[in-house]
Amino acid sequence: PRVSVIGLGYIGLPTAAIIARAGMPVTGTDVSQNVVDTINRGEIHIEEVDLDGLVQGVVQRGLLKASLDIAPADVFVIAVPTPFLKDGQHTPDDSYVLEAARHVSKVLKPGDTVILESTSPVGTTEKMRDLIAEMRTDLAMPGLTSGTPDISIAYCPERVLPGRILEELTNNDRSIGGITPRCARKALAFYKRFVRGTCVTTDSRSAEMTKLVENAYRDVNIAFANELSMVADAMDMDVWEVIRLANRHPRVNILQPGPGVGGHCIAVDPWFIVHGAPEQAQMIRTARQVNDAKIHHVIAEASELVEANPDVSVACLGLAFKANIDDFRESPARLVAASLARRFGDQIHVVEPYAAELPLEFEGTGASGIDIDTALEDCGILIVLVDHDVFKSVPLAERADKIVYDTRGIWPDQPKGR
Ligand code: SAJ
Repeated sequence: PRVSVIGLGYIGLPTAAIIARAGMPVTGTDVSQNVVDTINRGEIHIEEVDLDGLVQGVVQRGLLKASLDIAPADVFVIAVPTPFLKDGQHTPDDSYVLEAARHVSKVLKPGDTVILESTSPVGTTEKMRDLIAEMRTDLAMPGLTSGTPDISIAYCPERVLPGRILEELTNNDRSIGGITPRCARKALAFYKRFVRGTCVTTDSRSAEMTKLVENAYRDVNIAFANELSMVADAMDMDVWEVIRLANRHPRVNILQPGPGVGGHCIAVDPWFIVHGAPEQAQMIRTARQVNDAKIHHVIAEASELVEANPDVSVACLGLAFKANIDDFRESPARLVAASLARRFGDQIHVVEPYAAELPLEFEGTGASGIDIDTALEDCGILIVLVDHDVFKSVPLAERADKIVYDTRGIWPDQPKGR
């Protein structure tokens, strides 16, 4: 089949490349001319392990090309963002998905399959179907007609971890939710061509909810660890020691506290559940609040430390939203460092080996970017915000005399009270 992938971001581009690698001709569509041009040159606009070589290869072989317009195809895969509305209520914004569906509907022909991959509130796939039905009264839609529909529509979320996207796109199991069982089987046949993991079929609402539940599960578990860390601070205890010991129990596996939860999935998706059932989703909402509160807890503790040592240079270690990646979107580390920079100016230095320069919000604060060697030589206070391997590997001898605030617990051998 010919495939059209709509949205060439962190999920869409690797997905398009993997489908092309499996031998299917793919047209990728994006609203950005720059993204389209970059990909057509065989280059990429995002960082992801091994993605550059893969995209270069499939573009050179003529299997992947990018375009501003949606071309006719047999299978359409929608992978556009689903952010919040700017209403302060965490209301999901499905307008990108619906806009993509509107464009797809214009080129649909009988026999086509439309698959939504974007993380979406429950019911979005049916909403998309209704919109396509309105746009194309000449086509029979699944679930709205008694006979065989002309179009198959399914929801199939990705569940890949940034930094391991290509591997996980191929090997992870997938849930495939059809508007009808026939739609699910149609989508299943497509995914089987390039997915090695097990593909399980279900209905579209269950597949939508499954994606949200997976990330809410992780958020709730991280919130437990973050709450423990704040409890431990209040009780003057070492949370890392307690978690290490508790995890020796065969049925206990507590996650790691940090400066809060970042990224564009785990800190977002649980709100889609809360929005769907605000009365019932008590713990899911509270977990979000606990993880957000942890950011402010870290800012308060770090500020107190810096204020008590006005003549000591400070190094904030890390800006990324998690270890060993160059993704700074929705990063608690970045919020903490920027807040310290605004308050303490040139007393603050930032070490981020994955960034060429500091983000815009640091401009005019007086804070500066330095490398890890300079930080270890010149700074008396180290605030660990990201557990990058380069930070983990700093030996005790190089930091034993420093004042350390380690929000990730990467240096268990650091002398206490420093
Ligand atoms: N974090 C902690 N402590 C931990 C684990 C994570 O503080 O013990 C923090 C990280 O530092 C980071 C945030 O949580 O700020 C999220 O990181 P992550 O590695 O848990 O997840 P993401 O956002 O990179 O990817 C998640 C994954 N979901 C799950 O593991 C359930 C991934 O499989 C999803 O595909 C992805 O969200 C997505 O796109 O939804």
